[in-house]
Amino acid sequence: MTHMSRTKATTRLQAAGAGVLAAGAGLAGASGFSALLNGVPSPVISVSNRVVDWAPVWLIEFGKNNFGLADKPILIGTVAIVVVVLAATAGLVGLKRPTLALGITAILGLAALAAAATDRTATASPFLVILPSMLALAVSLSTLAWLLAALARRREDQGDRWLRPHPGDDLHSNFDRRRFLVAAMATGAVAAAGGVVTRVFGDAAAAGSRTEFASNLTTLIPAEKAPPIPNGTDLGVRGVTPYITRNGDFYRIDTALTVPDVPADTWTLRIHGDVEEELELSFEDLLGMRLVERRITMTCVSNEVGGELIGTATWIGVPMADILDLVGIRGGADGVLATSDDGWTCATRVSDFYDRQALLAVAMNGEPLPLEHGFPVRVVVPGLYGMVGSTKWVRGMEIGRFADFEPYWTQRGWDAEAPIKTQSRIDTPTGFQELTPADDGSVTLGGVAWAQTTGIAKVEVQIDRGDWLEADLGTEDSVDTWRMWKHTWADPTPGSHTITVRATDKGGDTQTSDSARPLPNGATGWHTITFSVA
Ligand SMILES: Nc1nc2c(c(=O)[nH]1)N[C@H]1C(S)=C(S)[C@@H](COP(=O)(O)O)O[C@H]1N2
Ligand SMILES: [Mo]
Repeated sequence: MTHMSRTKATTRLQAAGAGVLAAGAGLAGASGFSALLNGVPSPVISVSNRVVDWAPVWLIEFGKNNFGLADKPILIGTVAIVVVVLAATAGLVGLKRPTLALGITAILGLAALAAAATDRTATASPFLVILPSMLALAVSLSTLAWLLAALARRREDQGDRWLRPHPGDDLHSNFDRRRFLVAAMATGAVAAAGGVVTRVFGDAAAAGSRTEFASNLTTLIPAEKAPPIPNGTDLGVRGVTPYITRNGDFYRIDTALTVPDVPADTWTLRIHGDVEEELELSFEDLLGMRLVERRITMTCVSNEVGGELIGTATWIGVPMADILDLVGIRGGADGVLATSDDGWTCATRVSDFYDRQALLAVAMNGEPLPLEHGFPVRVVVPGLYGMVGSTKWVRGMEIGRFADFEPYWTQRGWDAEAPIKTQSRIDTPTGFQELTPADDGSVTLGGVAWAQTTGIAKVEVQIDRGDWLEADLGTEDSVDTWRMWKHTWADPTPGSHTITVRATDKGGDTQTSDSARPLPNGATGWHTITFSVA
C-alpha cells in the first residue's frame, strides 16, 4: 500500500467512525434523557416498537418460537446494527459531500421522531414524547458537522503535504489530527454520559413499588383459598416439567420491548362504555375487594405442538365477575375491550369472564406479579389463549359489542375467539435422547396434557407405531390446570424408537392428528419424539 492510499483508508475509517460516533452520541443522549422522563420511550425503542407492529406475522412467530425470551434483545440489537451501518455510511458520504451526509442524518432523525410520535407504548404527553428524538437529531447533526469539518481540514492539509518532497514533518497536520481527536473524544463523552444516565435512572419505578407490595402480601389473606395440591398430582418423573412453574421459568409473550413501568400507587383501571356506572379502581380499591386464589395453566396461541409457551401458577385476584357486576353491563353489550398501559388491546366475551371464572390478578405464586408478567395488575382467563383474554398491565376496559372490537392480534390475522385446544406434550425423553434403563430394565416416559376448563380424561402413548397404550395420570388438581402423565415401558429393546402422545378431554374429544400451525387459532397435531434406548 502506498502512503497515500493508506492515508485514504485511514481517513475513510475515521469518516465512518465519525458517523457512528455522532449517531451514538445522539441516541445515547436521547436514551439518557428519556430515562429521566416518565412514559417516554427512547428513540431506538420507539423504532423497534414500530418494527414489532409492522413486522409480518411469520417473522413474529419465528421469533417467538425460536428465540423465546431472547426475541426482544435480538430485535433491538438488529435495529442498533442497522443504525450503525446507516450512520457509518452517512459518515463516509460526508467525506466528499458533507451536506448530503447531514441530510441523511436528518432523515434518519425525522424517521425516529415519527416513530416516537406514533409510539403506542408512550404514555406521556405528545410533546414530551418527541423531545428525546429532537435531542437525538440536534446532537447527531451538530456533532457530525463538527467531526466532518475537522476531517475536511485535515484532508486539505494532507493534500498539500502529499505534494511536498518530505511528507510527515508538517506541524499543521499534527495540529488538526488533534482537532479531530478532540471532537471525537467530546462526542464519545456525550455518548458515554447518555449511557451512564440511562443506567442510573433507567430503572423502573415499578420495581420499588413491587418490593413494597411484596412486604404487604403476607397480610393479604384471600377470602377463598385454593385447596392444597392433592397428593400424586406431580408424578415426580425426572425430566418432566414441575407441576407449578416457577415465576422465573414462566414463559413470557408480549409486544413490550421495555416492560411497562406502572407503580401500584399510580395504577388505575377505568371501566367504561355500555355500563350502568363508570368506574375507576385504584390498586387499594382492588385489594379491598373479595380476593380469591386459583391455580390456572396459561397457554400462548403461538405454542407449537410440543412447545414450551405454557405454564401453571397460583394466582390471587378479584373475580372478573365481581368487577363486571359492580359496573353493571347494559343490555346488548357482550364484550370487553381491555387496553394495557402500553396500548396493546384484547377483546373477550363477557360470558367467558363469568363462565371461566377469570381473575383480575395481583399475585403469582406467592409474589406480586413480576414486572414482565403484568405488575401491578393483569387479567387471567382459564381456557382462553393469552392473546384473547389475559391482558398484562391492564389499564382500561371498554364494555361494548364483542363483534365491534378489533384488538391487536385480530388486526393481524388471528382469530377473535380462541379457546385453548386440548394438547399433550412429551417431556422425557427429549429428541434423540438416549435413555438408560433402570435396574429393572424399564424406561419411564412422561409429560403433561391440558384441556383447560374441561379437564383431561385420558392420555395414550404409542411406541413405534404400535397399539395405543393408556398412560398413568397424575391426580387431577383442577380442570383449569395441566395434568401430568407417565408410561413405564417395562422391556424396551435397545436401539432407536419413536413415541407419540395424544390426549382425550372429559368431553370425550381426542386430539386430532391433523397438524396445523398456530395461526389463526392454535396448533394441532400429535407430539412425536425419536429417541433411543441404550
Ligand atoms: N399488555 C399485554 N398483555 C398481554 C400480551 C401483550 O402483548 N401485551 N400478550 C398476551 C399473550 S399473547 C399471552 S400468551 C400472555 C402471556 O402472558 P405471560 O407473558 O405472563 O406468560 O399475555 C397476554 N397479555
Ligand atoms: Mo400468546
